[in-house]
Amino acid sequence: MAARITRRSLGTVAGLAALGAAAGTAGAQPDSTSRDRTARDFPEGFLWGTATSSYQIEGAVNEDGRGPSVWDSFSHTPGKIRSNHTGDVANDHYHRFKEDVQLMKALGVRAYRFSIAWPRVFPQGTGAPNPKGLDFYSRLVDELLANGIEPIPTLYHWDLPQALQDRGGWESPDTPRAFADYAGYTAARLSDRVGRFFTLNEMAAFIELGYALGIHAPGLKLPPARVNQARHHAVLAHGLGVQAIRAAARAGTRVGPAENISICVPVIETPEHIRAAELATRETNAGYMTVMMEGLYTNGFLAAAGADAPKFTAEELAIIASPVDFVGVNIYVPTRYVRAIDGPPGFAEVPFSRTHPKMELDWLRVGPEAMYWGPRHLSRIWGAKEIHVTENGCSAADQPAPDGTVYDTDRVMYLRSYLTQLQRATAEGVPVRGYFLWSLMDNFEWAEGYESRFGLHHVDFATQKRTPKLSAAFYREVIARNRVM
Ligand code: GBH
Repeated sequence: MAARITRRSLGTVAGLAALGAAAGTAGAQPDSTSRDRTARDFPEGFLWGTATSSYQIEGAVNEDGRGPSVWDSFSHTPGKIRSNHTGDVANDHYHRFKEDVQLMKALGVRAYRFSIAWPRVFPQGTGAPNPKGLDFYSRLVDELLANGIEPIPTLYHWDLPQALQDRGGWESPDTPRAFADYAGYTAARLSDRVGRFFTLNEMAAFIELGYALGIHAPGLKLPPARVNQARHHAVLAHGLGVQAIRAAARAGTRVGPAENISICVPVIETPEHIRAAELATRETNAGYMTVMMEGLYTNGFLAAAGADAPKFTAEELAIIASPVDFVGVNIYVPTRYVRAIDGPPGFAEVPFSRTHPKMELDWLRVGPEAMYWGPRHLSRIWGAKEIHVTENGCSAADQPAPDGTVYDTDRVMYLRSYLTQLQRATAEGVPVRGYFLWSLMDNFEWAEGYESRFGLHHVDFATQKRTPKLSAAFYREVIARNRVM
């Protein structure tokens, strides 16, 4: 019988243990309190997962032949990261991965999206591989499979080998080729056990933040022409990577991107504003998702860039738009609210209210409807046939209570409202097949260091103790029942 959580049970049984007992009986029990079952159910077989990335959790930066990455250099530059934190130790996941797989098993996830550190596999970016580097991921894959969790690696989550940065990084036309070589090499060696790969995580983030704004590695503030060329090389790397994986991996291996698209949300859901939101989404993703899906730079993009437009060939555009098996998108915020206007471009931005709610970071504006419009736009604008939400989550203040538990009621509220909109998309037939919650545990949040916590598990970075938060109990219920709770 599913226990009902009452004030009394919470008061008498220590914290999450009470919720855990309830969760243990979840799933099979009829739920007499809910009459709206189908209205909240996810499609059968929905792929529930969690996500992390290599530099954010692994630590062990000097072990087993790993080469330095741009994030080692950047985080060791004083003043770049809040409190000058680095990823040197991070969650020590390199040594604790078995424990972390057990956290996932307890959640009941079916899949895990992690990233492979390029500088572990090719310490110099190209040239001689380091077998010990790939061996770590091979052991992780085995551990996941032994626990019934599908491993789905991302090949690039921002930790570019420093040796490649020394030769121009994403500004160099050689970097996309080097990425393809590394991707093919890695996929060939894992595809006996790994059936799906993501290419690059959020090109829009590492290019704009790393090459234009200077707040992520490598910390550059380049003029537009050079940013545009670096961006072109990033999308080219994606396309070359797709081709290299298809050529090198076991037949049937599936591949797609994990991009952070700009999601333009209709300010009111009328046909006119919806049309405006689609036009705006296509234009504001012109340098990333649009060129990947369409194999062209839009007229609006080229006109806005003028003399600073990237140099490219028709052949490169075809490579960039290599067919993918699925489209992965990280969804956190409604990037813009838009409305229809007469005349070009057909849309205008609606400013955010000063009191628009947000989570612990300024950019984390809450807008659950982004979780509906993101996938729907991918399906309507570009005809995406299989969509995965490769990240969604939030940072919160996360104070442990006297009983040691983090009662992150705000994160639960955030997740419930976003999942409600995701369920709405699936119910309307938008082909969303998977959802990867960011993140399994608190970790190195890039320029914010360890002070911004996105985890379902609280991490005490002094002791490396992981403790499930209230949101972990919530997510376990969602997975067990395959519905928004
Ligand atoms: C994702 O980025 C990343 O893939 C992941 O590694 C990260 O930990 C997670 O989300 C949480 O941040 O510095 O004010 O200019 C999310 C998308 C886009 C969020 C750029 C931060 C910069 C805001 N990111 N944005 S600001």
